[in-house]
Amino acid sequence: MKEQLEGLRVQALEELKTLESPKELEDFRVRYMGKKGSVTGLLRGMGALPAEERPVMGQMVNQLRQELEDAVTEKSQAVQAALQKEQLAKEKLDVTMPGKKTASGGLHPLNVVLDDIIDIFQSMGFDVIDGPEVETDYYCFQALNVPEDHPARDMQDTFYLTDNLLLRTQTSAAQARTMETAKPPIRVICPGRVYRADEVDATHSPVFHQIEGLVIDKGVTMCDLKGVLEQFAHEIYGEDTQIRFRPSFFPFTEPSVEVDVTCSACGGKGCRVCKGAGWIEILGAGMVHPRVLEMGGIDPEEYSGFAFGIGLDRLTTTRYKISDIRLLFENDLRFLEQFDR
Ligand code: 2NM
Repeated sequence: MKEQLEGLRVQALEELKTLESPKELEDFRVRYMGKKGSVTGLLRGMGALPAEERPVMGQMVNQLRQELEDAVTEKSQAVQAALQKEQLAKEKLDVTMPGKKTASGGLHPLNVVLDDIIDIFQSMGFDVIDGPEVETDYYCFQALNVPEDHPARDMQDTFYLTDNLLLRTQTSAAQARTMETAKPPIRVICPGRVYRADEVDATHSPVFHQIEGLVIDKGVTMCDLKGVLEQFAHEIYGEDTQIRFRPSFFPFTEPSVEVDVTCSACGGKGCRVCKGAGWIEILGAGMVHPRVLEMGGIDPEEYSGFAFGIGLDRLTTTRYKISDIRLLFENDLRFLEQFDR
């Protein structure tokens, strides 16, 4: 029986060396040390031995069982360690590899330019306001001193929704509302979409964008208007840019002016961009008409103000050399992605 025991021991330890998985190890344990296992079988077989040999054999079998248990435990730890090593190798991450690029959106060119303009006026103390795009005839025309027979009021030029409601043709409609609710000093700009029943071409769109400004306080003069617009021109086009006023007419301002800047392409010498003139028109402006102040509930004897209107679309197309205004409204990604920043 001793040889049998020794044979079993050698066989078991040899077999154990070949095992590689926790499952195989468990099977091994059952086969040798389980209820019907070979080692357990040896203990059962001891009944056939003479009584005096049983304690010695029993001790030897228990020794073998302990030895095998220890060997299985040891092997099991080795197998676990090998498995973990394999797993870690699989999960290895090279943190020096370049990252995956996530696609990020960018600002529309109109918003890039608008943000610049807002920064400039905010730094001069202006607040940004907005108002409804669907306006009443009153705020869009009457409150701004636009007469009944003005061409802007024609069905041909303005999108009417009802007799009284229309799509605003200028953002100054929002400023007419501001005059009613705010007390001077007022310093606001109002950027937004405006609508006119224009034929579409490379320079005209029935929807476009304005930034209109309004300043009202005691003692505001045309010098203040010039100073603010000159500062604006310098920040947009550079310190060397000059501005000039040409007389003009708007129903809501008196006097009214159109404002030119020296052409930034040729510095004022005259080129193709400015059609030889050396000057480019950038906005309209003027001193707020006393009747407009009055209708806004502001006493024109006590207060005066200036106002201006900037066309955002043309400022954007000239800055980025965009040849057709329609590109600003079509949302073609091939166009928009060029401004991704
Ligand atoms: C322009 C030109 C001149 C203007 C007038 C007003 C208001 F509300 F005070 F009457 N806001 N904006 C104005 C004046 C707009 O756009 C070319």
